[in-house]
Amino acid sequence: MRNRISLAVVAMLMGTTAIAQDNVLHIYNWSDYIAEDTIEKFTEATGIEVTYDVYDSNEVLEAKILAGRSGYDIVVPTSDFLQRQIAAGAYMELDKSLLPNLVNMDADLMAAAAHYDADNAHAVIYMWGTTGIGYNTAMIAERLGEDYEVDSWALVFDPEIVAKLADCGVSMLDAPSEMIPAAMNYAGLDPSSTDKADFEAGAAVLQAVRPYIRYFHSSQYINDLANGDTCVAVGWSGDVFQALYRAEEAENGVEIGYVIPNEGALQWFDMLAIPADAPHPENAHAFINFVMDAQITADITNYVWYANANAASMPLVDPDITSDPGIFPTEAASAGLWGATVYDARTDRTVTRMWTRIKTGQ
Ligand code: SPD
Repeated sequence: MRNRISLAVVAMLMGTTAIAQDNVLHIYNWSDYIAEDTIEKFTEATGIEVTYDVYDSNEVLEAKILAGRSGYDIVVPTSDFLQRQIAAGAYMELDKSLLPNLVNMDADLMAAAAHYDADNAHAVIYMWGTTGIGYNTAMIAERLGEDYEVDSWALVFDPEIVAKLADCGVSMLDAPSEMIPAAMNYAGLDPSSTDKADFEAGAAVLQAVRPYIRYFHSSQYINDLANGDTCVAVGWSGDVFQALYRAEEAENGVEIGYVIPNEGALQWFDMLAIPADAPHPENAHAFINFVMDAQITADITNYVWYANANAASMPLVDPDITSDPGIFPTEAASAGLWGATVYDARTDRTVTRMWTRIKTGQ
């Protein structure tokens, strides 16, 4: 209930001194997920000084958020994790009177995100993307033949194929709620299922290729792909594109592709949210509103290669990005995307246990 009182009213009641003394903002965001100058521009525009920390896993963020007193004012959970954390009381309701730039947001995408957060009451979309496969074109051609078409999850889930790639390095995200459903989908099952037998079937697909997987990590693959140190990585769309452009900039001859496999892929939304116990909620609202500015969002997409949900920013986004089907999937590819399933605590524990067994090869 307290969260519903307008923050503007709270600020008025507190007087201006406390706010002026606390002209700071603590942000916890995914690594490689903001333009070079976003924070600097925010401080210039508002006078608010920012501390900025990063993570590369929803599980790490969740542990901090559910423990409480994280000290963060802004965090960026993915929508399925957001829903579970909202249910635990982890986030305050947004004061939309402080977010006039909400008018810039794409109504259809916000409606899709509202599936996880009714009325978008607690969060707005920061960026969105898919979980697909990044690959080194030359290394794949060398091992699987010039004519091999990279269009299927078989590249990482068929043991006969993955065995041929083991020497050049295959990695997977350390993200159980993404990898196990992707394997279930490959096995012909519903990736949204929470049936234990279906999880076991997905785990079996992963166990069969486990001997050929070099590592499970959710950010290391960007540099490894870019440097030619790994040849295949299950990864997040924008991160693979960052690898591609790092390689281009380095002029090291590495060519990288990203594919949303034919069998379909996860589409996810990363959400800007304010922890219920955030020390500076008004500054947090100022930041969310700032990010929803069309130019600011376009700058971020142009830098991190992730799709955004800000309709007003689209004319300002590089046409090479808006026209790339790996970043903004075609209608046909979109039809094959699935949304993340929200696991209750028990299901989450089951999946986490399975994941530990898969990673340790047991
Ligand atoms: N480097 C930024 C990565 C952002 C990935 N978001 C996670 C999506 C999880 N489904």
